[in-house]
Amino acid sequence: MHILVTNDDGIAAPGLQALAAALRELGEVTVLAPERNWSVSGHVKTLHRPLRVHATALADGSPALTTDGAPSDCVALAFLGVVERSIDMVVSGINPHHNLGHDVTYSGTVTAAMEAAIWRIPGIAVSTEYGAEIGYAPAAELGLQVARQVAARGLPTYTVLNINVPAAPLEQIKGFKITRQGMRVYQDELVRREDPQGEPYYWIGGDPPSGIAESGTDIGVLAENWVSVTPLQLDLTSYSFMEKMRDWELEVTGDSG
Ligand SMILES: [Mn+2]
Repeated sequence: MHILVTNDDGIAAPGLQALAAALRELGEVTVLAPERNWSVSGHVKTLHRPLRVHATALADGSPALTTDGAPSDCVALAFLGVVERSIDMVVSGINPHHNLGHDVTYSGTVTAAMEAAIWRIPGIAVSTEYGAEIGYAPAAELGLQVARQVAARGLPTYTVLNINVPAAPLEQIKGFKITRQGMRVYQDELVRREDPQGEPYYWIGGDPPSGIAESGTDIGVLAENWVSVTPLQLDLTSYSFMEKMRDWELEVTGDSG
């Protein structure tokens, strides 16, 4: 088993090192992660500039590769040949904030796993809500357990697992729940300021997102100290609405001359 480990917080992030160390129990690990923080960057493919890759080391001394590309670029670069050995699984994280509900479309952590799915290789995203007291050990251990299952059973094509681990010590975590995506409630507010020339500029500010703790959802089970494992698929088609849309009056008509 050869596992590619990446993240969206950058090569120096302690969550990356914790995840790589845990996954060495399961197989050989190659780390290829971005040089800087790409959190909330979505699914990126960098085509308009060259990408550099440098050999480096994590804080624990283990070898790693780093690039000026995005998290999803890391995965693509690895599959395109920057990593010569074939890769059996991609695991992304550990993100220091949960990726829940609609977050998955913004998340660099999750979209790195989605890039693996595009390459038809199992992809897993691991997130927690970091606090200094608990650290990354529970998320690393529980992420490893899911990765073991994926190694043994595989995943359907074009499917990724989005794992969110409660911010709690292992002994307080009740177990795993397979979930669906919940509803995030974003609390973004526009912050308008002026630059020294008097020209306005804007920040997207406001409080961190909350969410609706509905049962069976990622947000709902985390609120009760379960680990949430959501299987996501790249096919975003709304099959139910597709059926209803068949009634729409759409016709190629008119005199286009
Ligand atoms: Mn992040």
